[in-house]
Amino acid sequence: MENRLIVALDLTDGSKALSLARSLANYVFAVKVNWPLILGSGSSIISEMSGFVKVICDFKVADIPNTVRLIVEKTRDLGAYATIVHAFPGGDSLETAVQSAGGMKIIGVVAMSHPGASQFVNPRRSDLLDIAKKAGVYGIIAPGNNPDLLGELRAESSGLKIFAPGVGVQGGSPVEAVRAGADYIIVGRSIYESESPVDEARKINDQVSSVSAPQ
Ligand code: NUP
Repeated sequence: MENRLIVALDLTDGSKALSLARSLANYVFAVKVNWPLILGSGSSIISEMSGFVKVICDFKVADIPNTVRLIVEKTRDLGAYATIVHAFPGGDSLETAVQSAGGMKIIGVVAMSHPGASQFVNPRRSDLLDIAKKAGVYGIIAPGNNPDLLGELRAESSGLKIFAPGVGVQGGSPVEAVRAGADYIIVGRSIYESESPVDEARKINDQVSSVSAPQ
């Protein structure tokens, strides 16, 4: 079974993030970078890391199609494995992301893990999933700390890969998230703030290695 762990490197210091990525590379499926790291260290860190580990750009792109295209082309050219794009701006924006991605994958946000997601995003998850499916995304973001909602999205997602943040500090359990249908779990603080990130990553890999996802 392929590794299911994605580590979110939400640091602002590029050299710390790079050395963490190097030490974790053999224990993860990919690393995920977000605005704190890019604003702190510059976008060249995407190509630097892509030299030794898959990099997912969590830019949650949400804009008109032309701007989406410009951003997606940049992350693609920097060597990213995948870029995360919001579904809520609509089908034209998300379709443009998929069409501009070349060999890079697009992951659509259809539900989120924080409490405020219950106000707007999560109640509209079915519509957002429809938009994501029609656009032809590779995968979706679904909350790893809400196994019921994750399971529902898994059942309706027609085989899209499910990427689940919210595991660890936000309360989700790696095992429960995979059991509910996560193909990949995204873990940030509980790994990069731990005393031994490698041990923590190993522990999570061990926990999920024998868990089977629903058919
Ligand atoms: O719904 C989402 N929840 C979430 O936490 C969508 C995300 N992309 N994330 C990201 O996952 C968040 O921005 C952070 O980079 C990571 C979770 O980090 P942590 O809570 O494990 O530290």
